[in-house]
Amino acid sequence: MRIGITCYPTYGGSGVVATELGIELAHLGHEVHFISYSQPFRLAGREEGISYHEVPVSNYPLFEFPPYELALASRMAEVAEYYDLDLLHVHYAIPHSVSALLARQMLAKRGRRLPFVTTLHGTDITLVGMDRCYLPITSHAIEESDGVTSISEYLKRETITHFNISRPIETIHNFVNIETYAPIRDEEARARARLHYAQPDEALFLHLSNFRPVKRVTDVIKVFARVAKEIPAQLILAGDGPDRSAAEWLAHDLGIHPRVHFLGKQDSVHELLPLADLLLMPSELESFGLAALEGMACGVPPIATRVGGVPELIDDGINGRLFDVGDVQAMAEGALEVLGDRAKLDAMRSAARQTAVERFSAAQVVPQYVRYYQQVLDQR
Ligand code: GMT
Repeated sequence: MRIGITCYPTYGGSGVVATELGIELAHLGHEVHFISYSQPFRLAGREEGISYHEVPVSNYPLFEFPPYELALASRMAEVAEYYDLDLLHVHYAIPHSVSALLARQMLAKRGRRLPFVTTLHGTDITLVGMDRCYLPITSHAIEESDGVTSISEYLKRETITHFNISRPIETIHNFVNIETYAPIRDEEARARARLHYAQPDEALFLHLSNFRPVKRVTDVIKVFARVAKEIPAQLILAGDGPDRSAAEWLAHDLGIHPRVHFLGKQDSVHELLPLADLLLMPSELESFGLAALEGMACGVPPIATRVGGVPELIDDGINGRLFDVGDVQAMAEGALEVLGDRAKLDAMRSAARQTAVERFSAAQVVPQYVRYYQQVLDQR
């Protein structure tokens, strides 16, 4: 198949899923064309079977807001025509599904079929999409999509309830490349790499996100501060975003800043994740929680919140721990309990890896997308 993929190319789970999907599809022999305003950050740019098409947005002085959606629609139609695309797959409904709808209409006028699949990721429904100014158009574009997938059952239910959607939505969970995201089997190599951040007797925590308010990064600091009072420990924060300075301030205010490592945006998180003992994901809401899955694939159990689609991934006490949003004391106690029992920690580490391998590997999930594309192409 020849597939056009559009996503947000910057740091964020939906762009990661879209990019990893494109890479896996290309490995399976499909031709993949990314269409976006910049190259997705996890693409090196030289992958076999993958091309990238930039969307130029001109900024005429009259435009207070450059109309990216229109430039994207034009580029989608152009790329579809020049490269004979079979379908478009857009990640994150706003505004990508609306642009795809316009591109489909443009080509239909010229007698060319260009179906599109929309994948819902979370805040496109739970936050942005429920804003009255976006809701009617988002709901229309979802209804008009040739196929709609959701990354969790939770998000599917939310979409049906709040958007009054009558068309079927297929749940296809997020996935992880279990070869790239894996524990470091060579204990000596792991211990050496870990020394950059922690001494052998120190516990190492990791948080990975785009530091948006929904991630509650200051709760990460609060949990860690409680843990660090009890045991020697270090914390890595990978990523950047609006709440970084609040988190930095809090780390200083609590006097734990020497043990907190703000690394900023990281390209190779698969090298960092397996160094950690526990991952912290105290989010207000996660429709899935891709960062937790990436950690689990590396054998790192998450200390997370019981929200959204997270319980579809984490079984409390088996492959991670779940707590109420904001209950930083319970999260700290939970982390200390796991770290204090070596056998329990080891069992959780293997269960976390096993969950990723058995239920959320690329080999299991990507064929579900391919079958779904075929189903969309077959419906006339
Ligand atoms: O978290 C966001 O701000 C949006 C979005 C993104 O692009 O990172 O995240 C959503 O999609 C991810 C990938 O499917 C999911 O793992 C996240 O749980 C989901 N975020 C929320 O629901 C808050």
